[in-house]
Amino acid sequence: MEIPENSANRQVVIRLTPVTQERTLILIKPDGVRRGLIGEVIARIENKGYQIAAIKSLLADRALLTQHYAEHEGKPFFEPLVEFMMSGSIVAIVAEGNRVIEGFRKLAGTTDPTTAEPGTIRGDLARDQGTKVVQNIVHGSDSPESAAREIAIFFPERSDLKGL
Ligand code: D4T
Repeated sequence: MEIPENSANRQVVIRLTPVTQERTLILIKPDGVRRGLIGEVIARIENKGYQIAAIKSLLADRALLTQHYAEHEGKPFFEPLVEFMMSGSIVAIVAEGNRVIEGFRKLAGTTDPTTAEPGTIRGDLARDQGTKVVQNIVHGSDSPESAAREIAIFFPERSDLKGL
């Protein structure tokens, strides 16, 4: 069937075309891995409709974490943060989708798990442990610039993931 071209049809085509894709770097931190929450976190990412473009389990070393958390160097929680992040395996994930950076941060909830909204990863699954560093299950990039920088740190071998 031939669809006559008019402005209404053109609008449908425009609406169905994805506008932009975006990528984010998600980390499941050692507390999430220790508690057996890898599947739960991945399910929340996939149930929301984002694609997993890359995933790996690793033991992060100080050099990698100092690069990743460069903006926090010198802050009182920096050393406990690095120690905590080296205390066990982490899972690094690159997720893709339109507005995935903002969307995953909403899924994660606020940094402080005590006040993170129920329904979020941190609100449902984490609480204050009385430790020097907040243990809040996941990390998610906070901007396209951070995402590009962090993906390059955790997936240097994946040149195909550069450029969004
Ligand atoms: P990440 O980076 O892990 O996704 O967490 P946020 O984006 O929510 O928070 P952040 O970068 O400001 O902090 C990084 C990491 O440090 C811990 N933290 C943070 C802490 O222990 N005490 C603090 O006062 C802050 C600000 C929690 C997350």
